Amino acid sequence: MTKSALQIARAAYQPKLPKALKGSVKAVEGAATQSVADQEAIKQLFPNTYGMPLITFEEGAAVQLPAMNVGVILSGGQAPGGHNVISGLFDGLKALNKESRLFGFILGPGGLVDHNYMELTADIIDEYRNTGGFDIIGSGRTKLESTAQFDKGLEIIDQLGIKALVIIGGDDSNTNACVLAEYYAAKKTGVQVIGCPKTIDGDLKNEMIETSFGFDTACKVYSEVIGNIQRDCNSARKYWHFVKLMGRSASHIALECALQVQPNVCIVSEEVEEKNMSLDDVVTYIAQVVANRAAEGNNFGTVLIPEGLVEFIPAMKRLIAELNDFLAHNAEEFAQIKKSHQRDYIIRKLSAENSAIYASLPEGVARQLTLDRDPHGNVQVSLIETEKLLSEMVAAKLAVWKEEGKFDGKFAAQHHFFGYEGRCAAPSNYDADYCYSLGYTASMLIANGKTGYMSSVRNTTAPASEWIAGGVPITMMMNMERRHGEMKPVIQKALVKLDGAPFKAFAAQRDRWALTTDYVYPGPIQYFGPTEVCDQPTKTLQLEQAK
Ligand code: FBP
Repeated sequence: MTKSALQIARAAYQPKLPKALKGSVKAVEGAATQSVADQEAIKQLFPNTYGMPLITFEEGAAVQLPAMNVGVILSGGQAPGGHNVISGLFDGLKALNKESRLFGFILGPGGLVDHNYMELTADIIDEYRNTGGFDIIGSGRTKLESTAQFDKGLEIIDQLGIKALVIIGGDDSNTNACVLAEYYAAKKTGVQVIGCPKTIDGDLKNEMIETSFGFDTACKVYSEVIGNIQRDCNSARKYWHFVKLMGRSASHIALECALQVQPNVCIVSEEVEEKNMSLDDVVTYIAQVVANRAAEGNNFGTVLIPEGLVEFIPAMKRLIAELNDFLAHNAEEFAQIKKSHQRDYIIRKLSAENSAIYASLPEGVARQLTLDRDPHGNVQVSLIETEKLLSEMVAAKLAVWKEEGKFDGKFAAQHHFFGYEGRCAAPSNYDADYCYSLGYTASMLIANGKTGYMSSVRNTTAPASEWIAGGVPITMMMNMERRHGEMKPVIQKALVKLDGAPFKAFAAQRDRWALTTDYVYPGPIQYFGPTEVCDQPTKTLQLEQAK
């Protein structure tokens, strides 16, 4: 494999570990835990894995453990640092016993069910240290949720003599990891299941999980590119750039990028929902910023848009819900309708309120709302061109305002969607260290016989040596939510808190950023150099952790 100069230098980087993990480790048990809500219901569903104590690792006396075989799975969307979780896990297992072995299940949870695996040897691991991507074993979105799948998995687990499975995934994958842990515990199989918090979206976090890995690197990559666009924009002074950013539910990515680059506008979906804003309210807000800047002679600017926005606009949410339902029940009839007649057909079939909203949408977006469904029948928000939807609607509003004498300027838009380009970037030092520590911690949880735990590394705004490693019972993060018409135990998704420090810092400055051109140009991620350039955590984390 040919490697770039940076890749070669980066391969030699030794990720930093918390002090407690550097030598022999002992597990200290904290207080028993409760789920964040619905305690009785969760306790009943997880009789074997509910209420377990928090675990913290401290330096301890050396012990020699028997060799163990462990399986690892990458689940869901890619996030920078996944390879370091695996290398940390590998190194932790080998530190406990050189004869331990690690098996990777190929292309996500489906690999466990289909018995598709490979052994991850030292040579393979060394090829992937500190690299982005999940290509070491691949990832997939198969959900592990049926007992048939669990039993099928058990066959290969038994065959390979696997003691524990590590599932690296987001909130849904970790929920399923917990269900699997409970099932294997109830069946007395002795197989342990440990989760690791992954997702660039940043929405798997809570009191014990400070951040999900990949968020740091992905936001830095997007902020670099948005910064470059802002310089271009401030040089040519003729375009408004509409930038959609990944984050299918929460707006953490958009908010973090806004804090890093100081754009003219950043929409935060959670605020739109809280204020019960309509699509027209959002469009009016952006158009007003455009008009105010135009009045000062500035016909350029930047607008950041979280990809999940449309599902947070209450009226759009209702429209999408009716569309999901209608298309699920009338899929065949809809497929027979000629493409050119589909829009009118939908307009005729929907309720009056939803029909009016649907009719007001630009042609392209209306089509995306009806055609692109995921395997669960839901709209795939990353395919909806919200950036175009908003800019077209802003243009239409400005045209009306021009007639009325309320806008005196020019409006030309450029569109961007940043998502995939950040998911496999080489992990920042923060993610490289954090992920390696998460993997290493997972190996210690396994060695201590734990199951149903998520690997946790905290205090990460301090130098890595002071980070606190341990385990959190996954049931502690759960509540009951309605999913596909049924109440289910799930890990609570962390949305942007409007009373949280990151949003407040943004809200306090956004009016100034809207009018003035106060752009920040963060530049590319630096892997070597002074610590203030290379090791800064996200603004979100710094603001959240500020005492
Ligand atoms: P995860 O929650 O699985 O980490 O994935 C997040 C994400 O990157 C979203 O931001 C985006 O909407 C989605 O994945 C895209 O999914 P896909 O890779 O299947 O196109």
